[in-house]
Parts: sequence; C-alpha cells; structure tokens
Amino acid sequence: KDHKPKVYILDYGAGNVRSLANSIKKLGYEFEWINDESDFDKAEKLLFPGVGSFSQAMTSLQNSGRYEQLIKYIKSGKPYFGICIGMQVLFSESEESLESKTKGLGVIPFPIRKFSTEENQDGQGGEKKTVPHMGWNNAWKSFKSEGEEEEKKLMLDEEDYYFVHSYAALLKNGKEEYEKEKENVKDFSYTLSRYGSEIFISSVKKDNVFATQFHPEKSGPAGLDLLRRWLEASPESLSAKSVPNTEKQWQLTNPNPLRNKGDGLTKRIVACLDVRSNDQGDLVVTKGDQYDVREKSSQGGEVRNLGKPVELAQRYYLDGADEIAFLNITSFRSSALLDQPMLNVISKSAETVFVPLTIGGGIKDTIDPDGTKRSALEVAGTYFRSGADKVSIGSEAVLAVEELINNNYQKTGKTAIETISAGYGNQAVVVSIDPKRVYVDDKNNLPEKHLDCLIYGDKAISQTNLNGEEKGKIWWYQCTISGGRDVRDIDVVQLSKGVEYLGAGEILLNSVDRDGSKKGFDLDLIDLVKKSVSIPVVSSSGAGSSKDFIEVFTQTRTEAALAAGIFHRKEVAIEDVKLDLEKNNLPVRRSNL
Ligand code: 1PR
Repeated sequence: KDHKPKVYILDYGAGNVRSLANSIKKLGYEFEWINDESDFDKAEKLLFPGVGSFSQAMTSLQNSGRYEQLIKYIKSGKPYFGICIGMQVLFSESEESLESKTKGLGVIPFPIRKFSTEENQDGQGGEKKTVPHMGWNNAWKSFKSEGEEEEKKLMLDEEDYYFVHSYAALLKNGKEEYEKEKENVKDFSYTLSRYGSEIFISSVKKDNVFATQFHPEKSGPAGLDLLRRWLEASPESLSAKSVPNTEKQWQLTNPNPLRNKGDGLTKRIVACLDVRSNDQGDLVVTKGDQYDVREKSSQGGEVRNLGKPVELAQRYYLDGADEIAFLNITSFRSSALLDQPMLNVISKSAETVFVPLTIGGGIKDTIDPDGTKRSALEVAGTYFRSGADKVSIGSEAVLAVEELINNNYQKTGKTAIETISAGYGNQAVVVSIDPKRVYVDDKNNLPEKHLDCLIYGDKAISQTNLNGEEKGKIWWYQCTISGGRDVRDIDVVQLSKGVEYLGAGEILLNSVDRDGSKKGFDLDLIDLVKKSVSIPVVSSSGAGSSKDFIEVFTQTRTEAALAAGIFHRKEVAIEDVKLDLEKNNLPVRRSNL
C-alpha cells in the first residue's frame, strides 16, 4: 500500500519547471526527469508542464524524438498529467501555429484558439479585453455526467487557480456551434471557465489522460491539493475508463453567482519586496519614500531594513498574496548572473511559495568583470531555472523604446523584451515603469508628442481623493531610469505602447511621487496607461489602506494592485484587504491556509 508510483517529469527546457518539481517534493514525493526513451517505460505516472508556445513545444517534441514516445506512453494507459501547453498539445491544432501548421497530438479532437481582444471586458461596453488571460479564475463542471464522481476526486468547483495563456480550447459562440463542438468532446469530462464572454475548457480528463490549462504548481494551496490528489490516487484508478457524458445540456454559466460579473478573474494582490544589500553587505528587504531607501542622516542614514527576503516572501504567501515580486533595486551596478545571493533568494523562495514569482533588476545584456558577455536572455533564463515565473525589466525597457521611436518603430529583434518574450513567451516579460509627474504652466509649452499623456487636474479622477489639491493644475508623466535617478524624454504613454509592441506581457506601474507616501494609488496615471495598452497592468505605489485598493479596482480597470510598505510594517494585512474588497463585491482569491 505504501508503494509510491515512480513519477517522471517531461521537460524540454523552456521556462520555469522548477516550481512543479518543488511542489512535488513539498508533497513528499520523489520524481525523475525523463532523460531517454526507457524512462517512459519506467514511469508509472508522467507530468508534462508545457511552457512557452504551442509550436515550440511540438517542434521540440518532434526534434527530440519525444513525439512518438509520448504518444506511445499515452496509449499505454498509464496516467498523464499535462499542464498549460502540456494540455494544449493534446488537442488537434492551435491557432498559435497556423503559419508553421504544426499539429498537436490529436488526443482531443478540438482546436485551440486565441482569446479575442476585440470584445468588451464584461459585455457592458467597457474597454477591450486584456490578453493574456492572466490571474486567478475558477472552473466548473460542464456536465452532470455519470463520470462525474470519478472526476470530482480531482477537480473541485469552488477553487481559484492561476492561469496565464493567450490561447485556449474556446467554445465557439452560438447555440448551433456549441452543439457541434459538444459532439467532439462528448467522451471527455471537463471543466469550463469564463474569460469575458468567452468560455473555454480549463481542465479535461479521459481515461488515463488528465490536463489543466492552469498551473496547479502556482495555484497556492488549492493547486497543491489537486496535485496531491493526483499523486495519491492509484495508477489504476486514474486510468480507469471514463464514463461518457450523458447530459444533453451544457452548463454555460458559473454556478457561483458572484463570479458571473466582470471578466471572471479575481483582483490580484501583489506583495513587493525591494531588495538590496545594506551597508553591512547583507541582502535585506528595504523600502523607500519616493525611492529614497535610507534613514534620515539624523538617524544614521542607514539603508532601511524591513526583514529578510525569503522569510517575508513566505509570510506573504501564507497571508494570501496572489503574487510576489522581488526587485533587486541596485542591480544596475553589477552583473545579475554574478549575483548569487539574489539567485538564492529566488530558488529558496520557490521551494515554499506556490504563487507566481517575479524578479526584476538588472535584466539586460551585461559584461562580467572578467569580460564574459551575458545576454539578457541568458540572465532571464537563469532566473527562470531558479524558480521565477516572470522577469521584470526597468531601465532597459526605456532605452529600448527610445531606440524604437528613433528607428520609426522598426524592431531590431535584439532588445531584452524581444529576445525574452520570443524565448519564453510574453507572459514571462514584465516591464516595470518608474514615472514622475511633471507639472506644466501651459500645455502649449509641452512638445506635441507628450500631449496624449496630459492630465487636467480639474478633470482628474484623483481630485476626489486629494481634497482638491490638484485643482487648476496640468501635468504629464515622464519616465525615469536607474531607480528614478535619471529622467528621460519619453512619457508613460509612449513607453507603455512601445513595450507592448516589443512583446511585453504585463506592466508593473510604479509612481516615484506616490512611492511610500500612503496617499493612495495615482489613479490618473493608472487609467492613462490602462487605456493605452491591452496587456495587464499591476498598479503600484502609494497604498495606505484597504480603501485605496477598493478605489483602484473600482475607478480604474487595473488587474492587480501591489503594495510594499504597509505590508512590511504590518499596518494592513493582505487578508483584510481581501475581505474589504469582497465586501465591495470585488472578487478575490480566498486561500484557506
Ligand atoms: O532598472 O531593470 O535594473 O530595474 C530596477 C528595478 O528596481 C525597477 O523595477 C525599479 O522600479 C526598482 N527600483 C529601483 N530603485 C528603487 C528604489 O526604491 N530606490 N524601487 C526601486 C522601486 C517601487 C515599488 C514599491 C512600490 C510600492 N520601488 O517597487 O514597492 O512603490 O511601495 P509602497 O506600497 O510602499 O508605496 P532595472
């Protein structure tokens, strides 16, 4: 009875598979990597955490000879668990590889299609939908079927899981189309999820094959529980023949009425750790006011020390943070790859923190002191292998967009954003922006190129929360580099559009003015950027209380809100922020730790 099945993981070297390995270890199981064909024979259970793109995954399966081996394994009837792209490859084809015409494994006769950015976010005529679908969403059973009991053991209805993808097994709209598509999947059990008005298959099971579009290894306790159920189940029970769906009616609405509003995603709360070495050389979490992280000179002028990075990351995970970001705030002074302590912070954190991790600071082409050249792609790859899910690019992104504008929007293919998003997918590339407000007396003195970035205080959203302080004023948002030290002649709208064009998948939007101020988020800045792009925006800087989170989620369309100081100083608990958001009918992930 105590025999633990031999678990294998199939990896083709594209992105963060460390987290899956860590979560299996955390659950008390051993595993091996698939190294050669004989490993497929030895495997009693196989996990395939596909990352990157569909065609990249299929091409590397084919080139490495794994394609036939994988098909053979699946046909053998032994349990398979595919994650994200590891689910999509089971399907017949994907819109993502229309050009290369790469086919999928064809286990599920159904196509993968791209989410529409054209439709309105919530069907009520707001802004366009953000793609990728990134964040926490839930999944519900599509049918009441005889097979339900068996599948129920794996998937639970009410949990939220972490998704990040631009393509999905989308159901075509329209009743007739539904009827047709239903035929193709009638032998499968699956859950559905909703993004905007689009419904897609979020997990699927037939006989020995189980797969999820979301990442259980990044889905906190709910994801770990799902993995645990799959690991604990005997291979025989996992591979038992599924009972075909008998129910005629599709269940197309979320059974949880609260989850039928908005785009379907929960509002993400991100905890941010600004990390640097203090004057004693220890890596500490620090926190600035308007980016100044030192105590006043009358108090000794030391770098503020708010704790140890790994410990704090663990604390925030347990408190229910939906994501954790580490910003290596002085990294632009040294080579990121030589920064072993920072790599250790990521790999140590990834051992116990099962929500997405972002690492920023120094993601750019660098030269080691011994003259060795390191590309940004190499630097990012090292972080991904240590357990990071996304890298965040700051200064380098500003320089890249300046160059893009000077070159009349001709891409070079060589910037950090382009190379990393080509290698690891755009969902893995965050751009962190550090803008400053610049007040102007007269808009006529402002160069025309910045006019799209102009805010009139009288019409400002934030005039409501700043007691009329901004009345009569006009300002724009200028970008900075090197942690706010140097201002550049580029505004936040130009930068946001430019980085999206280059392939960034998310924007982390700070504000030098609001950082550490507890005055609330700069709603005008956030609204401006959100309206300029269709990638997710994480709003940062200035959070002072739950009220500020409610405000940013009701007054702008931001996907996520980030805070540092109030969490570090334990002034506000993440759990309380979430409770308050919920009271205001804003959906949040509740982690039952
Ligand atoms: O330019 O690619 O090496 O990246 C450097 C990164 O470090 C950038 O993301 C930049 O934002 C960040 N950074 C550089 N210097 C500082 C500093 O504080 N001196 N920190 C810095 C940025 C801002 C937020 C902060 C929020 C929330 N800190 O990360 O956590 O403002 O704070 P609050 O809730 O307390 O208001 P590169």
